[in-house]
Amino acid sequence: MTDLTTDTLTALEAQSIELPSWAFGNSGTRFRVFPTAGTPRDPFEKIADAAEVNRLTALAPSVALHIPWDLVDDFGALRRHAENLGVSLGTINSNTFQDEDYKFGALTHHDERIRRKAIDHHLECIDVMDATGSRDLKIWLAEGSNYPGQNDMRGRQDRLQDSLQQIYARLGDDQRLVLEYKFFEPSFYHTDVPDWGTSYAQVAALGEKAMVCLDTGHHAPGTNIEFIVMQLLRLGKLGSFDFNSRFYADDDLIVGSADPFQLFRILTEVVRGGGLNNPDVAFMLDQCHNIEDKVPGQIRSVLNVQEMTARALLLDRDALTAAQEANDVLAANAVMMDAFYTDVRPALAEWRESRGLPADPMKAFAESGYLPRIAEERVGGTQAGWGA
Ligand code: PSV
Ligand code: MN
Repeated sequence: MTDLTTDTLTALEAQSIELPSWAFGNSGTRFRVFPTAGTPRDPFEKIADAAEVNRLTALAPSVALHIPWDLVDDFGALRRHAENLGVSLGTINSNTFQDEDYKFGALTHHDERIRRKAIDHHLECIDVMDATGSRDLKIWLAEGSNYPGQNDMRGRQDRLQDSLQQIYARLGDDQRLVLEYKFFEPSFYHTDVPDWGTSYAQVAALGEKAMVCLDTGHHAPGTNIEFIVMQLLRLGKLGSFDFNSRFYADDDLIVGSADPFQLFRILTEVVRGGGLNNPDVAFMLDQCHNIEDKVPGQIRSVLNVQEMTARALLLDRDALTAAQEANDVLAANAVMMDAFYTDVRPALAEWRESRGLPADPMKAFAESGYLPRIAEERVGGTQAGWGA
């Protein structure tokens, strides 16, 4: 069995991955949302489900909220509820993509009333952050156009900077803004923040407390995402990850499911660039489980991140550097592949047990009776869903 060094285990023990509250609600496609018995009806139940993931893995000690989906009357009570369950409230995600007013834009809109409304929404999100103790405000904008000529792209970019400056000015000393990019959808011709370069340009103009958020599902097929990870780490501007997996577009699948090797390559650059267990670089999941059960779906994802991190930490850096400097193409590639192909699962299972965790958290969850229990208890009310 592969041994994991003490340094590797120390690094893995410190790893934390934030879960998205919306992963526990119903989700689907424009064709169908399949409801599941036991789906949370409110943010309190979403937090309970997230805490179950953490209880079995010790990997997911915080939960991201989406506003207004997770609006509650008393965020202090939600915070205490989370803390009682051993987790904290994390990133606050704004939402300017589901209000009729935002059909043609929000932070970029030429109509000053609508732009003001969108800015004010973000200021309210920062009020929520003050109550929850959250550090990060995550902004993803569904803004753009469908047809050439539809909009003045330059004017929108200028208004975006002005809007972000107003939001940035309201951040507390310990708070940050992370700007997520996405190359298309819902807009099909141009998107106002389509790529890391645009996000970087926008946040660099704001200041130190503004960083880029990299969602692994938001790139064109074939994009070398690990290069972007390397570059943003090099520039000190990688603020957070939204981890998920994609085959075609923004598929929001279980992390590492479509391309485990890509996840390995990304985590290799994270380790190389000092991004692992670096408080400046938040690890989050951004997933929507359409057909699988949500709690085990999240467990699978955090375990996949942990497993690929372990493999990335196994990489023999000295051997790799020696091969690179000798221009030994095949040897360098072999060093990478050796680490990637190493099966760390038995060692991780043994290590989990030594820490009082289940060797196999998926099995432990299946045997815990949690799903039948919430299915029985959560009767009545309205199940939460993406967009509700
Ligand atoms: C947009 O596709 C996105 O990745 C953003 O992070 C949103 O907040 C999230 O999905 C909602 O599911
Ligand atoms: Mn995302």
